[in-house]
Amino acid sequence: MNKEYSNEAKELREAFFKVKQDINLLKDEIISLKKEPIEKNNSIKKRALITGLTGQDGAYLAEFLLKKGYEVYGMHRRTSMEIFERIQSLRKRINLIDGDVTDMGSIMSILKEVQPEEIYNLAGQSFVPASWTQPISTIKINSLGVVNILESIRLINPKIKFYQASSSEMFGKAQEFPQTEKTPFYPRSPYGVSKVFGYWITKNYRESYGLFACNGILFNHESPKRGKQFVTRKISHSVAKIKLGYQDFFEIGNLDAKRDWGFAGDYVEAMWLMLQQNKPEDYVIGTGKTHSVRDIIDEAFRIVEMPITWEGKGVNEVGKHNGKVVVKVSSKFYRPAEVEHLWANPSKAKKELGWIPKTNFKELIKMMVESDLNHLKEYGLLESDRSRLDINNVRRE
Ligand code: NDP
Ligand code: GDR
Repeated sequence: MNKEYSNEAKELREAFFKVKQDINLLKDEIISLKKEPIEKNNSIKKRALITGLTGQDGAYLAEFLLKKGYEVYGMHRRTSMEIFERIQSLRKRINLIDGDVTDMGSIMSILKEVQPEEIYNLAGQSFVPASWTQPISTIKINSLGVVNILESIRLINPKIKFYQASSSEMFGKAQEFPQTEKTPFYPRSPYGVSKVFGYWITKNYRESYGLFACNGILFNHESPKRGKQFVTRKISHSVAKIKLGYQDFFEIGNLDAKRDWGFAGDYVEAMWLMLQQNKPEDYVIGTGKTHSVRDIIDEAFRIVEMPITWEGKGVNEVGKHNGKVVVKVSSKFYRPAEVEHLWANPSKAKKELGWIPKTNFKELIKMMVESDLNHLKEYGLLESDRSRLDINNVRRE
């Protein structure tokens, strides 16, 4: 299955698949326009601004709000190459607007120009290991970015409703199980600490200035659009590559870390519901069930009919299929301070928002593995499918 190409052939092949990908995206756009008519709403269209549009959640939320009949504005920062892969099929229906949450002037101009009724702040340095290697920029984006938006709202239009993407990482070394809105925070990474600031400043602006500002304390949520560094997608993508013969094994960190994993497509509805209530409040969003990293690997290999068995302990542990090593533990993926176990109690969201997750753990992993398999089968192994992102934590190797 492994094919070697000359550089020229490689470039041609990549270009060919890019065109093929664009055609497929165009088809998706036509299909989604046909099958998902915008909900009829006689009132004037609501305007929403999403920061972090190009990320996983930005893409799902934009799609959700478009279906609700919103006029959607998506803020994105300038990058040396365009990175609209996740929103390609929606792109013509979203108003893209340049900006950066660390630059308050850019936010103020956007608010004046767009005049949104709702802002969803999804912009973030969201990869926990990178917060040890880039703590200052993590705090600039995840902490100061939040106060930049809140200040802009306060100065320009205090009626704008605000959603802050808070995180279960704030619970860190969790002080009780499962975690609720009342569980004390104990963050274990610069990322977690930065999100605690974002949480409190949101609450503080609500209490100080009466802003309609809510924290969604979201537990891990995943999807085929998840970045390939995060553990679920790293596993689904690696298992698909192994199944198709592109790779022999992959390396992993802490197999026994447990999280409450849900589907991103379900969670964006909860964000929207929070801003439709009479009173602004904070809500824990999760499934109420936990699984380990090991469970994801077992399930992913089960889906491709390559069941594995585990041998050894600690960094010497390996996962084998038919006697061949397909998973190796590597300390390079261990974190300086680990969050061992997070488990949501989403009762408040269920009672007050009427929100319940629709996708269970097995369905989520199946969706992700099948998506990676289908993509690899259709396009072959592209440069972007190689495991360059597996180098996270290189500084601690
Ligand atoms: P992603 O990493 O997929 O997306 C993050 C988005 O933020 C990207 O669009 C990124 O842009 C953008 N961004 C980063 N820095 C800036 C900046 N300075 N100005 C403007 N935009 C910026 O994350 P997710 O979609 O998974 O998560 C969305 C938010 O929710 C994040 O804040 C994350 O911390 C938080 N969160 C996520 C959870 C999850 O399980 N997914 C759980 C709890 C909270 P670019 O594409 O240019 O990098
Ligand atoms: P997390 O997600 O840190 O919880 O943050 P991630 O998928 O990165 O890690 C989850 C758990 O898996 C363990 N793990 C590995 N993680 C990665 N990335 N790579 C590995 O090889 C690996 N091996 C084991 C980790 O140690 C960890 O315990 C996500 C992000 O979306 C945050 O932005 C968000 O706030 C939280 O979820 C809720």
